[in-house]
This record gives sequence, structure tokens and C-alpha cells, in this order.
Amino acid sequence: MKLEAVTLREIHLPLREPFRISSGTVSERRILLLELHDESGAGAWAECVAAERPNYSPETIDTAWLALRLWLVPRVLGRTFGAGSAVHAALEGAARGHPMAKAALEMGAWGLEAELSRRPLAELLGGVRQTVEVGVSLGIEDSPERLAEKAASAVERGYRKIKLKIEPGSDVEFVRKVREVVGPEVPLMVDANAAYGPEDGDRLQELDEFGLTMIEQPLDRTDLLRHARLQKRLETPICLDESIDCVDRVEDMIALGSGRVVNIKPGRVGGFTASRAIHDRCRESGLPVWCGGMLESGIGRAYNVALASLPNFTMPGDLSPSRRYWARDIVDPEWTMGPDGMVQVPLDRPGIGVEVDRERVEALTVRRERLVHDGRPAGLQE
Ligand code: OSB
Ligand code: MG
Repeated sequence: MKLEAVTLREIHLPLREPFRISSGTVSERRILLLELHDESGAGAWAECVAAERPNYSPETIDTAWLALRLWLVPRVLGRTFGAGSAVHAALEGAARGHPMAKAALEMGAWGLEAELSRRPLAELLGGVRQTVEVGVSLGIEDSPERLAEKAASAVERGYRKIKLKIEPGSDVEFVRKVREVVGPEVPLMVDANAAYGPEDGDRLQELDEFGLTMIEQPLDRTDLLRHARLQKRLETPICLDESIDCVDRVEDMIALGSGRVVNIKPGRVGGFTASRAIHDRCRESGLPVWCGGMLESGIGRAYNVALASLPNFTMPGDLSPSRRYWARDIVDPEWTMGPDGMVQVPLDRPGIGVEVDRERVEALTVRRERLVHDGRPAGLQE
């Protein structure tokens, strides 16, 4: 594929209800969408998961836009890539950091390859599942009772895993109430988004009594050593999210014992090539992985579902149906979940497996920038 043009656009999409994590609340998503075009005129959509504020990681939609425009898109325009997998190295050479910006472009190239070869994206990636288990991620609520109501309703709907966002002050009593209401069998986990410090070991140890499947990212993202010390004290497995930004961090995690599960978000690690490397490395060591979410639209979800069909994604992913997030998604068909808590991998359709509702995207667009290959050799365009 020879990349001729990339269009960046920002759309605003209100969430059906605000989503609160330890570091902030979001009510409306500002979403950066990419449209990649090759010389034949074929196109593919992709999504950048960076949020409005740098409260999950240092990137934001605005830094991603800048990185794509200044350093990343110029590095690939006018170049011919044999496959989407070849784009990762080109982008790594273009800039340090900015994984979410890189991932959007890299995954878009995979999407374009799937489109051009008329193959389903999941198949291209090496997926082996036709359906994937779905878990729900529930934001922080004002009271344990309110959270327990939401958890009970999620169980009712069929979700295979219930994840509760926690922070100091909204943790032990909230989890206790939820466990009491949903019963001992429901797979329950918590995600702290790095809200705790090494001094909080006693508090976190109290969570052991609830039989959680894992505690996601209790400590700072750079703190692998203290995660290892904490893991030694806990029966509950630690799952790392923010800490794992490349396969080398998985190596560190394993060597140190910082965790026993990895949440793979392709946006966080720079795309599919890195996601697959992390997946393979975990598989080698017998560690399970699952696919995380970043409140994506139906476009980002398509990429996540495809990734989650790989063999070592043995735990339910944060792959809720479109309806959980949006009054109306921007793709057709919308993403759904069966009463059995499964999402279908669209193996019967080539490309990313959903159509983008272009008219609606146009209507939601607040800014747009088309970047085209100007004929100069790529890499000299900075
Ligand atoms: O830590 O997994 C996280 C959303 C925004 C930022 C960070 C996280 C999340 C989620 C949402 O948990 C999961 C989803 O998209 O359903
Ligand atoms: Mg997380």
C-alpha cells in the first residue's frame, strides 16, 4: 500500500452518562478520527484513544493531533508499505513517545491492508475466536448502594466480568457492598488507575477478602518495583494497564513479579505490532491478557474486538456494546452483546467489519485537516 493522504478530524460525542475514574470525569468525548487513503483510492478509518486531558497518560487529543501532523503522518505519506506491520518501525523512528498518536496511524494501516486484501482484520491479525467475552467497566459512584445497583444490572445483562473503578475513600466498602449484592460467583475486579501509593498496602490488602479476579494498576505507572513489593503482600493478582507501554515493560514485570495479568490497549502501546508482541510474550510465560477500552467509538472498538480474537486473550475484554456509551454510535451495524455476554468478531466482512456513517461523522465534526503527500521523499517533510 502506498499512503497518499491522511485526514484528521475531531468529533464530539456525548456519553450517555458521565464516566468517573480516580483521576477525573468525562461526559463528552472529543474523539480524533483518522481516514487513511492509498494511491488506489481505497480508504480506512481509525481512531486515536487520547483523551481531552492528560489524566490517564501524558497524551491528549491535542498533543496527538500535533504529533500526527508534524512528525508521524509526514513519515509515512508517499511511502509504500508491504503490510500494516511495517509501519510500526517507521513511526518509532519518527518520534519518541506519543504512542496513542502512533497507534491510530499504525492500526489504520492494518485496517487499510485488510480493506485492500478484502480480508477481515481479525483474520489478518491472527485471530482465532469468532466471539469474545465482554466485561463492563463501571465508573466511581457516590455510594456503595448505587454502585451495587449498577453492578447487579450489568450481571443481569450478561456481562462476563464486572470491573469497578476505585480510589482511596471509594474502595473497600464499595467492593464489599457489590460482592454482597452480586454474590460470590460473579467475576469481579477493581481498577485504581494509579490512585494509590506504596503506603496504601494495608488498605489494598483488605480487598483480598472479596475474591477479586485482579486489581488493575494500583500504583503509579512508572512504579514496577513497588508493584512487585505490593504483589508479594496480596493474594489478588495485580493486572498492569498504564505501566505496560511496550514488550520490554512486560519483561520487567515478569522479572520483578510486578503483576500476573496484562490489560492490552493497542492505543497505549503504539498499535497492533506492539500489542501482538506483548500478547506473545505473555503467552510464553503463561500469563493471561485481556483487551482494555478507552471509551472508544465503534471505530476504535472494531480494532479492539479484532485484537481480542487472538488466542491469549483469555479473559473478558472491556468491549461493551455501543449502547452502553452512546445514544447512537457512528458505525453500522452498532456493536452489540448477546445475552450470553459475548460480542461477535465480524469475520464475515472484510476490513474492520463495520461501515462508518459518514454523514453523521460530518455532522459531528468540529475540525478537520487533510494531509497529503506532496511528492517530496517522506522523512524530509518535517
Ligand atoms: O483504565 O481501563 C481504564 C476508560 C478511560 C480511561 C482508562 C480506563 C477506562 C476504562 C473504560 O476502564 C473501559 C471501556 O472503554 O469500557
Ligand atoms: Mg485501567
